Amino acid sequence: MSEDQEKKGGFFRRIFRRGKTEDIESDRETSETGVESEEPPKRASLEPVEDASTEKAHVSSEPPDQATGLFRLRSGLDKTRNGFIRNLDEVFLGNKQLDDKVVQRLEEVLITADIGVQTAYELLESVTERVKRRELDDPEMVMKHLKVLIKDMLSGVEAPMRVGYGSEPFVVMVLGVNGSGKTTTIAKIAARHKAAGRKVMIVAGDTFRAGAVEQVEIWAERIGCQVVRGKDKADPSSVVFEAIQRAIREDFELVLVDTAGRLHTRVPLMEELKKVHRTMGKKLPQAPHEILLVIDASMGQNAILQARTFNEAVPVTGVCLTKLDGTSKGGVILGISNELKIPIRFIGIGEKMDDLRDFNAGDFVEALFADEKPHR
Ligand SMILES: Nc1nc2c(ncn2[C@@H]2O[C@H](COP(=O)(O)OP(=O)(O)O)[C@@H](O)[C@H]2O)c(=O)[nH]1
Ligand SMILES: [Mg+2]
Repeated sequence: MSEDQEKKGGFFRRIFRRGKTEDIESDRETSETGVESEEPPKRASLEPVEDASTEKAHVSSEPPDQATGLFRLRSGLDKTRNGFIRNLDEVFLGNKQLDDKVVQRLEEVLITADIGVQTAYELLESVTERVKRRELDDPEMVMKHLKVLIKDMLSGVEAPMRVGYGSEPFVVMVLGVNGSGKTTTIAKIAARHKAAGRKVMIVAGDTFRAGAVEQVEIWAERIGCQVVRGKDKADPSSVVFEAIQRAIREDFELVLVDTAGRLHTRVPLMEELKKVHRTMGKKLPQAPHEILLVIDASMGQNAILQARTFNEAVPVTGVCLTKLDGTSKGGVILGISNELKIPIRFIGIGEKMDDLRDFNAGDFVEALFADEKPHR
């Protein structure tokens, strides 16, 4: 922090300091980032969502009509745009001068925007430095500058999941807390690849949660792909071991492994995930080829902590951020990108099959800042 900010950034520093500890406290309250929460899990629908597009899902996330695709993305981000972005806009309403009051209001908006305190701080510092150097001297320029910064941060993590089809099955281990959207995301990915003619297997590795295996089976039947399941309460590692063995034997091309988000045993979740992870490698040394962490965007800043916790247990190679359509906290995508630097593979903007999109930073930022205003 520069000396100048040190003086006038009292508010910011207070929040910054408080934000750090409060995050951790509040996460403890929601019990360890929501992982292994004693709260009853959010009710996940057992039934697949009625969706006529299931059969004609595309292997590419882009719907045939690009304009429609962008429109859907834009409406998927409505809540975040009407929250975070509108708040940014309002900072400058009626203010043509970038005075201290405006800068302080900008601090407040960034800090409370679910983008993570560290990221908020970086954005603010970049803006205030340029204001000082007189490179930015009106609100429109600040908005433009923020848009560029945000796009840069997100571009750094734009990396769609590339499924390598070779002589071995490509194995994706899917992680996340209960209710984050793992099973739905697996179904969406499976539908795409099945529609492209691939041989797809879903492994029902969430053997502990009532109804979880059945949910996978309903989806798989609908999509027309194979499910491998164990007996009730089976050890997930043994289910996974057998599934991979079978996938190799029967030439499956893509194996999607669902895992538990909370266990009803005394085995800590993270230990269980590590064991499942090791087991895959025993049968197929390269597996899992992808460790996809599914995060519910409406968790807000907790999502960043959650991602850290999972990443410490197993090396997460990609993130799918779900439920962007239902929250104004979509700015969390910035915190995850900027603080963890893990590729964002997919975003979920609804419950339907084609509501899973390959993450594209440019499209995302355009949709987020979409407005009729001339400076956008
Ligand atoms: N609105 C919306 N709902 C989603 C999205 N992804 C998943 N869901 C819903 O979230 C709920 C929990 O999903 P589920 O896949 O069962 O979560 P899991 O416990 O992690 O396997 C279900 O009702 C899904 O339909 C999304 O991108 N947008
Ligand atoms: Mg599930």
